[in-house]
Amino acid sequence: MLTFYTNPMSRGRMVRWMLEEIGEPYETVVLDYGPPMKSPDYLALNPMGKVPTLVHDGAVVTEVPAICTYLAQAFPAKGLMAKDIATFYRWMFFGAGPLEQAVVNTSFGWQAKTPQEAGRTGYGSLEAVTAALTGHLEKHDYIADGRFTAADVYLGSQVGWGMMFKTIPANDTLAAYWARLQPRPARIAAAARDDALMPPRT
Ligand SMILES: N[C@@H](CCC(=O)N[C@@H](CS)C(=O)NCC(=O)O)C(=O)O
Repeated sequence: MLTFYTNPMSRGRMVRWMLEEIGEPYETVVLDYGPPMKSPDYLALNPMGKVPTLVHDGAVVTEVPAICTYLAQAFPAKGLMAKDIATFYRWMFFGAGPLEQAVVNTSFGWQAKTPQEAGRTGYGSLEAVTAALTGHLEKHDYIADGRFTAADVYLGSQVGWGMMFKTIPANDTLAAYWARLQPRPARIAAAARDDALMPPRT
């Protein structure tokens, strides 16, 4: 039994893509922003009061990269965990830490003012993380194992959203990576399900 707590305007979209790749039935619980995400019942699952959260047979998993990795390992027959776990974990954590922080902080206008500050941020600069990821993808079509895995759901989502919202500087390598991922039927199905849950435009 898989229960997915989300909001269609959230990072939960990444997890829904992963769930659609897994292809097992799951129940969706949509939480509105504000009080519903901060209710005692939900805080007992996710003490941050944020979405997404996944509950699988009583196991609670929060944090998008943890959920994607968990699902890949919980359903090994789906082939979404990499054999090369060194590369898989390396880039999963890169996405959760340096990449996400650089993208969000830079979009808020926060940048290190000195090399010393850059050295303490853990990511340095948006340009540095973009160059690191681009360098990997110049040599590899996918993050690990030379094929699609859960790492591509997470890193690919960040690249796709980042290029769309111009929070990640686009380049030919990142554009080609996203072009490889975008047509996946599970990604398209996930986006359609979330789009259908969006509030009507007024
Ligand atoms: N690090 C978390 C981020 C979760 C997160 O920040 N979710 C946002 C939506 S994208 C949220 O629920 N915000 C509502 C709030 O903080 O009240 C993850 O990877 O799951």
